[in-house]
Formats: sequence, C-alpha cells, structure tokens
Amino acid sequence: MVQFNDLEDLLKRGNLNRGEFIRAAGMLGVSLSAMGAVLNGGADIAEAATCRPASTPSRMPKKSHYKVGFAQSELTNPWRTAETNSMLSVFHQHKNRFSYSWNNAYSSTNKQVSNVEDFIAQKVDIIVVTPLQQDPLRAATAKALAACIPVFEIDRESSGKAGADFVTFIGSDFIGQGEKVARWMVAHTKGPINYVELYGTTGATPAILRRQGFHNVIDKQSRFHLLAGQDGNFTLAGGKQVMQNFISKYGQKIDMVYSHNDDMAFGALQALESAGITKKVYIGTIDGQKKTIQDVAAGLVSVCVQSDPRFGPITFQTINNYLAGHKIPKWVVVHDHTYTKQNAASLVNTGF
Ligand code: GYE
Repeated sequence: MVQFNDLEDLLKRGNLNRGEFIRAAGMLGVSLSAMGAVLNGGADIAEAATCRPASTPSRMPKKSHYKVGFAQSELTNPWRTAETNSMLSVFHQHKNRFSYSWNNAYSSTNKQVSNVEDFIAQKVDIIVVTPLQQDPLRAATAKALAACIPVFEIDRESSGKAGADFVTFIGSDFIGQGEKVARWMVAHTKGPINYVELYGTTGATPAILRRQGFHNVIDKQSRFHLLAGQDGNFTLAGGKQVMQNFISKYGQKIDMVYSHNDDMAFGALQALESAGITKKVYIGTIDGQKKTIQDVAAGLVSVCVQSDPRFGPITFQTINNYLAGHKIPKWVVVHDHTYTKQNAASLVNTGF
C-alpha cells in the first residue's frame, strides 16, 4: 500500500505537484497539519480533495459516455496480442458508451509510467493497466489516484494494495498455477529429478508468484533438484537462449523443465531438439496456447496450466459493476484449466 512517505518521495522527486500530493495524502487519511508540515503551509492545503476512487461502491458522477485508457506493457508474444485484441473488441462493441484507447510501453517500465501519465493528462475517466513490473508501477497508480481516476489492474498487479491504491486486481491465481505444475510433476515422475526453471520477466508478479507456488510444493520433495534458473523474459527467443545455456552446461542431466510461460517452453523445446536431446524431458508450462494444448495431447509437453489472456469481457463487466455503484472485490479471480494428456485433445478450443 502507498504510504505517506512514498508520497513525500514522489513530491520531492517532482513526480507529484502540491495539489496531487494533497489529494493523495487526503485519501490516505493524513491530517492537514501533517501535510502542512511537508508543504510548509499554503492555501491549497485547505482544498484537500475528498475523492476516493479506489474505494467501492463508486462515487463517480453518472455520465452517458466514459473515456477508458488501457496501458499495455508490451506486445512480445501471442498472449499479449490475445489480451490486447480481447480488450479492443469488447470496448468496440460498446462504443456508444465508452471511448477506448490503449498504448504500448514496448517493454519499458518508464514508458509505461509515462503512458499512464498521458492518460491522466487526457483526463480519462478510468485507467486499466497491466503493470510490467510490480514495484515501479506503484508511482503511476499513486498519480492516477491523486488525480481522482480509478485504476483497474488486469493480468498483472502492482505492489500497491487492491481496494485502496487501485480498485481491484482482475487476474489468475499465479501461486496456484505454479503449485499445480509442481503437483503434477510430483505425482507423475519417479526417482531423482534434476530440473531447470525458466523465469518470467524479473519483477513481474506472475514471475514472482509462479516461482513461489511451484517451490511451495516441489521444495518439500527431496528427490527434485534445481540445477539452475534464469530469466527468459516470457519470450520464445529468451527461453531458447536460456535453455541453450542450460543444455551446454548440464546436457543429458536435465530431466525436467519448468517454464513460467508457453513461449519460453516452445523455445526450450526448440533448443532440446536442435541439441539432439532425445531422452524424455518432462515439461511443465503455463498459459494455454492452442499449440501448447496440442503438444500436451501429443505428449511433447507434460502439463500446461491455463492463464487466460481474454480479459476484455471480465474487465468490461467489472468496470460496469463499479460504475453502477456495486461493491467490487479486491481480487476478481480468473479461473483456469489444467491441461494434461487425459483432457487436452477435447480442450484444444479453450486455447488462444
Ligand atoms: O503468462 C505471459 C505474458 O502477465 C499473466 O505475461 C501474464 C503473463 C503471461 O507475457 O505469457
């Protein structure tokens, strides 16, 4: 949760002006005298704002038309394209009530922060963001809050507190996803297993929590031994590169790969194939691309836990509920399938 001293830092760094600082501090329940101590008094202190856009039910004024801005983090894999298209298509269907625009941070956290600031400057009514990395995006969310604009975080979360710093987090249970992959490996392998782990982008919630979930389960089993783990940036090229390094170091020793997403798993499969490794290597991954589900059915991939990127309908519905004054849960949970050899063929159509 954003604290008063975070706001002081933002003010000192020039990331918040006096008015924004006062509104944000007011929302945290900070007294006017405490704000005055930081600002050395001033008429604007008396005008401390009372808007609380993150608390529900919403007190937003009713309008016939709302402006929504979506700050996408990057478009580096099919998952991000599916998410972007899903958002575009839903808001396009409701263009009579919503004008929708989105921007791309091209994998730059600083760019994403300034993209959120652009939406604030454009005075949109609602901001939707998928924080590339959890810590740096706190500042952007704090600025939106200071400008009285409600923020909905989808698919990834910032390190602020849902229900206070932003309205809600809409997304999957990342810890649960990691635990499911690990449980499958525990139940379906025998004897000592040496494994490598392909991490998602450093500092991104799914990378942090998928790792945590997996290790919650696997670390209790002494027969599993982690050879190495490295950031593959959630991309095919990144996963392939990391896997090539692992293969040159450990070669035939590798019995299992845990990949934080499908693209990196595709990269790992390509690296294994081009290194001529034909032994059985167990592969566990997360996302649920159609191609991966087919690979599960064919036995190339052992288990895949879905992380559904089609956020348009659920985000649209949650925003509507908010505008209608309903209480919004702090976490709107997206429920995911687990694909295994038993069910994959019949579930290919649930992929993207
Ligand atoms: O697994 C990955 C994407 O944030 C849940 O990010 C998302 C993850 C997803 O790039 O493919």
